[in-house]
Amino acid sequence: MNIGIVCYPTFGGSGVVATELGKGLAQKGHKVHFITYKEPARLLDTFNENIFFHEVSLNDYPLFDYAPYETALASKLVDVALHADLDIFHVHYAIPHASAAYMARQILLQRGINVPVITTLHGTDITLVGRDTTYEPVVTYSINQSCGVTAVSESLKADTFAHFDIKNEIEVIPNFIDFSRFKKTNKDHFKKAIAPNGEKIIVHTSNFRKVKRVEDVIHVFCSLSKEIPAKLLLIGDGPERQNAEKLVRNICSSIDVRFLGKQEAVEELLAIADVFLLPSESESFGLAALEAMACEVPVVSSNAGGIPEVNIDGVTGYLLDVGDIKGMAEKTLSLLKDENKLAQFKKNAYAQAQKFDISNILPQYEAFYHKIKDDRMCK
Ligand code: GMT
Repeated sequence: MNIGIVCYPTFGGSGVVATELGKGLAQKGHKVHFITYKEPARLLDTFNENIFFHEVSLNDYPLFDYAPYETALASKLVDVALHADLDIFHVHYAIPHASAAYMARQILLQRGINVPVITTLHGTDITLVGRDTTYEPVVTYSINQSCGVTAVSESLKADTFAHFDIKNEIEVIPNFIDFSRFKKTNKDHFKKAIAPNGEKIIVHTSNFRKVKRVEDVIHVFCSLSKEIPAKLLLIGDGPERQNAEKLVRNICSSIDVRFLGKQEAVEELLAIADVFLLPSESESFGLAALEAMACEVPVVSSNAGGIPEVNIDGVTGYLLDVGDIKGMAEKTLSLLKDENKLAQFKKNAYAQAQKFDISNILPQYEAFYHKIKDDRMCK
């Protein structure tokens, strides 16, 4: 098939899922066209004859305080559909991709060309941003106008029906992991450099937005590091980073906490981790937790949204209420202090991650594409 993928070109979240999906589809012989404003981060190290990148560029004009990205994207979608003979548009993250694709589809239909739109919902497009009245009517309309809709967890599907007036069916296709990249590798030299005295290593990865509760990560770590020698690696960057740095200086030993910023080879850092922390306020899936688990790292997390569909309480890690810093610190310590239990949880985390192997999930997307292509409603 010729597939047009629209996504944010980000280091994490929906951008990563969309890019890895496109890479997997290209390996299976599909022609994949990424259409976005910057080359997706996970595409930078990849060459595949079946992958194409189309940049959406915005012309500056003095009238525009805000350049109309959605219009430029819709126009680019029309252009790519015509020149690459696209069979389908698959847009990731509803805002503004679903409405831009709807517009492109209408333009193409007028020219007698039918390119169905599939929208994959990822999380904050529904749980946070999309619910706001600023966007809600357009989000509802464009989800209902999509030929097919998927959500990355049962929890997100339920949230979508709870908060929007959706007439469409929603198919759950969970996020996935590529084990050829995310696996535990020997990085002992690196571990020695970070934790020279055999300290335990705690890792957190996120975009440092409020919803991730990075301050809870720091509180949990500072509390447990009073009892056991440990180091904290904070990976990623975003609006809360400065506050997080201040908090570390106030309540912890700065030597034990490292802010590493955005990292391309996250798997190399996960390879030396003992526990991964994810205390998010809201999380539709928790891809970062799955990446950790694939590298045999147990996860201590909140029980928000779709996380319980990934992290199994008492098996692959622990789930606690949002904000339960004390509980998270206790459970993390209980793992770090018991080598046998830690080893068992590491194995369990890996086994659970295997359920989300890309080779199991990719065919679900392919089947969905064919179903939507053949759907009479969208013909
Ligand atoms: O977490 C974010 O703020 C980024 C966001 C995105 O769309 O890029 O992530 C969402 O999508 C990920 C991939 O499907 C999910 O693993 C995350 O749980 C989800 N984030 C939230 O729901 C907060």
